[in-house]
Amino acid sequence: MNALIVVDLQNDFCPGGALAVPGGDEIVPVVNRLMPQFDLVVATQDWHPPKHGSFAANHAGKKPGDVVDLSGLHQILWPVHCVQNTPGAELHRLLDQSRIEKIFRKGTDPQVDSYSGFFDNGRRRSTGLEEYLRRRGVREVYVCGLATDYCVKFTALNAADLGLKTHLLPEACRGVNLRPGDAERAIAEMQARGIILVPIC
Ligand code: VGL
Ligand code: ZN
Repeated sequence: MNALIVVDLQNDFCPGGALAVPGGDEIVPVVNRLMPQFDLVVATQDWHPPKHGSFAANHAGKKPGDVVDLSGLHQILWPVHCVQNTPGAELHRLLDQSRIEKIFRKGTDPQVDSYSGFFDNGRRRSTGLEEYLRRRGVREVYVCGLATDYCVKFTALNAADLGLKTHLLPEACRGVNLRPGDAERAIAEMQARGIILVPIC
């Protein structure tokens, strides 16, 4: 049993959104074409409360890109994004949601960020994705979505750590590239950790 994991394909990560990933919306038709090829499709959704500690606006004198300590973890500060129940947090309207069996929300605890779809950054709480995949008999996952250098990377690395046979679909991902080359480095890191790159024909 395999599963496609669609990471954070949300308005705020697409052009015009609060934390726009260049070309983020370009992957929507690609993902729509991919979905029917898998036994199961799940999605993750960045879902922050307004007071989230990853927002620069919640730290006096800080701006996006600055780094703070958040509950003992190194935290990059971001613009306010993917606030619960706002249009920015919705999945892209052209994404074919009829194919998505379950959505896993993350980043709900104001004191810790969650790049991975499996656990928060401190690995304290699970989103339920691992348990769900195991219950469905999934042993192989294919990861796509936004952003290559953050949530896609951490979701794929956790999947591999959990013993799932993990693939990355690079053409169905886009990176933030806070520093030029971040997405390319993230892909190299995933590959070095045993994640299989699968080109889309
Ligand atoms: C993400 C930064 C902050 C992502 C989420 O989905 O890659 N990046 N929150
Ligand atoms: Zn976030």
